[in-house]
Parts: sequence; C-alpha cells; structure tokens
Amino acid sequence: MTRVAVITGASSGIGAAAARALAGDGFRVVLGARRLERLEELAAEVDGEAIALDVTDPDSVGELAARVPRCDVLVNNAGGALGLEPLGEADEAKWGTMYEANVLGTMRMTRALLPRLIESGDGHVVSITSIAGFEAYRGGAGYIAAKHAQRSMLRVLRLELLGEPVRVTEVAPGMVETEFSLVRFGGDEEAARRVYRDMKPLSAADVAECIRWAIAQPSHVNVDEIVVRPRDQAAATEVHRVERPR
Ligand code: NJP
Repeated sequence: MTRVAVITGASSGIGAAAARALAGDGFRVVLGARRLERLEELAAEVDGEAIALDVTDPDSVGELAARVPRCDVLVNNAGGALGLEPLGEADEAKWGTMYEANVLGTMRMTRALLPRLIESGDGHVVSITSIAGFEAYRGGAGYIAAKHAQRSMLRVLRLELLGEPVRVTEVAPGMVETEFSLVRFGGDEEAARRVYRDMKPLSAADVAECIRWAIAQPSHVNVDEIVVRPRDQAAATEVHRVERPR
C-alpha cells in the first residue's frame, strides 16, 4: 500500500521541496496551500494531489481532511513571518495572522489528521518551526512569539502521543532562501535580497533533506528535533558575510 504524506504550504519553498523529496522516497503526496495553480503544477510534476488549503480557516482544514482517507505523514510547514517592526509599533493584524498560520494552523491540521495518523499504524508528524522558536532578535517579536508557541505545542504533542504509533519531529531551520523574506517584507524584492546578501543561506532542498531523513529512519527511531543553519549563521543575528563577485 502506498504511503501518503500531506504537506501544508507546498506551493513554494520548503514545502514544495519536501513534496519532491517525499515523492522521490515513494510517498503519494497531498499538497495543500492557498495558491492552487502552483500546487497543481507541482502535483503534475510529482504525480501528487493538489488541494486548496488555508490553515487559518477551520472549514478549509476540515475539507482537506475529508478528502484524505489515508495519512501516514503530516508535514506542518505552512507559515511564515510578517514585518520586522519593533514591539512598540506592533501591528495587530500581522501578529494575528502569524499566530493563526504558524500556531493554530499546526494545531488544526494535527487535530484533523491525528486519527488517520494513528490508524496508519506508523504515523509521523513533522513540523517546521524555526530558530526563532528558541532565539530572539530585534523586530521579530510577533514571529518569535508564534514560533515559540508552535514549538511548545509540539513538545506537548510528543508527550501525549507516547504509546501511540506516531512519531513527532520538529525541524528548526535558520536562514533559508525561499519566498519567506519576500512575504515578510510585503513583496519588497530588494529588502528580501538584502537578507541573504554576501552569505550562503540554506536552500529549501537542504531543509527538505532533513525532513526526508527523519521520516526515513526506522519506525522505532524518533528524531525529536533538528536544528539546521547555514555554516554562515551561528545565531539569528550572527551572520558571516563576505562580499563575493556577482
Ligand atoms: O517560505 P515560503 P518557507 N494556509 O514563503 C504557505 C519556516 N521557516 O518555505 O498559501 C496555507 O516560500 C504558502 O502558500 P500559499 C516558516 O516559518 C522559514 O521558507 O500558497 N498555506 C507557502 O507555500 C514556515 O513555517 C525560514 O501562500 C499557507 C508556504 O506557506 C516554513 O519554514 C526560516 C498559509 C511558505 O513558503 C516554510 O516557509 C525559519 C495559510 N494560511 C523557518 N500561509 C526561512 N525561509 O528563512 C502561508 O527559521 N502558507
């Protein structure tokens, strides 16, 4: 029986790369995100299924779950950051969206698919958090609060699933060159490019390989967490930059 992996936020970046990696390992991949056209292109490439999904909308999560009769792996990847304002200028709408997508989205997807993950007899929940889940940097309060919350929730899940046939893994990346910064800066391409200037960030495929590897371990091996950063980044704000010819 072909194993099924549901991947949220599969329309770009880490989620799309994870879909390719897991399809390569023989999974049937179910791709969820709001941009359905992109998902359909990727689904055609990896012979998967594209389903429109907004993790901030409980009905949308319910609709996806209703279309997935089997689920062996859930990759909670949908999320991201909005803005870099100091706390004194915090934007409530941005904070709300970040909390909804990263924290409540992960909760909703996990809650909806947990019965199927247990039924599979060998389930796995992999969630993409961030080094922002345990570090702080100026301007990051809303995202950092959300990623700390997401990370805490996963630790509780690990305890609650003890004795069930479901593994729980957290993958916490540092800087990864995806659409993350473009989204954070509201589409400002120059601001997004500056984040990765003169250093070598991780690629989405680098993080996808961590996800794939954790899942590929034997069932009794639970990789609890993976922290993965570029060699050029020792901490959130400690980044080695060298001007390189372009
Ligand atoms: O970013 P990006 P990444 N409902 O922007 C989807 C974490 N992370 O791959 O709905 C459903 O290319 C969105 O799809 P769409 C980060 O916090 C990253 O880097 O079509 N889907 C897109 O597919 C996040 O949790 C870095 O717009 C929703 C995807 O999410 C994860 O890695 C560092 C959604 C975002 O793809 C993947 O981000 C780090 C919703 N409501 C942690 N909202 C980094 N890149 O540096 C968004 O520490 N999506």
